[in-house]
Amino acid sequence: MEYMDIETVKELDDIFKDVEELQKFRCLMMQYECAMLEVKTKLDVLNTELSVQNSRNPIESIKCRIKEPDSIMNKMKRLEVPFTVKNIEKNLNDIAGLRVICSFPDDIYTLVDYLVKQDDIRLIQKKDYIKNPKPNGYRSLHLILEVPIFLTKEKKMMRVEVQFRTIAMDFWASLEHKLKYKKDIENAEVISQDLYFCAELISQLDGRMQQIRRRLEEKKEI
Ligand code: 0O2
Repeated sequence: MEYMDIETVKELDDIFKDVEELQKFRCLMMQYECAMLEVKTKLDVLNTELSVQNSRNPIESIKCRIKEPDSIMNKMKRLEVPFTVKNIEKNLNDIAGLRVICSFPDDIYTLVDYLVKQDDIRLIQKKDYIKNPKPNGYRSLHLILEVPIFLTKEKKMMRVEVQFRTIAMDFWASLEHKLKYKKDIENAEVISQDLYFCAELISQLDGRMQQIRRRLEEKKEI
């Protein structure tokens, strides 16, 4: 995770004319960053322990991001909520986001179970787009969590979005994301159908790879 660059800071001066509000915004983003680090550490710890137990890593990689100010602004506009720091915190759950890329679908459910059981975590929302894929074929498991951060003067509960996917689901979502945000694509309908077909293939592939891994584990060959 990178700190805000100079360009972003300049942009912020344009967005917030009120200096006090700008300071509050910076402070809130710092708090989201701390919350993101808390969840990242929890996942790293689970990954380390499970890798010793099972002789393989359930997590391939973790990507972290803090939502950019212009994306925050656009989302607030869509929600038709005035752009204030208080409203940002009240209305948005995905300022701090982690994407956890796993090798196999069953790793996702194992990690989610262990994570939400932790006694300092509050599960706010769970959307299982793996069991119930979106109509376009999108698959991932999304959690909104609340985690405490311990600052110099207070303990504060912060919301974090965590998306879990397999490597194959992530490959699909990256390409589909490009289609969504690219305008004037020829044959967009045909491409969407093709992508849906690929999502089904990917789901079958994930299932079969998992079966092979389980068979190998039974024989203790890995
Ligand atoms: P970004 O830049 O990734 O953050 P909400 O988050 O409440 O506005 P929704 O649809 O209720 O919207 O939330 P949901 O279903 O949990 O999805 C939120 C995020 O999941 C999206 O964030 C995407 O990252 C991802 N996502 C959801 N559906 C799709 C999809 O069909 N294709 C792809 N590629 N990604 C998807 P943002 O805010 O769109 O963007």
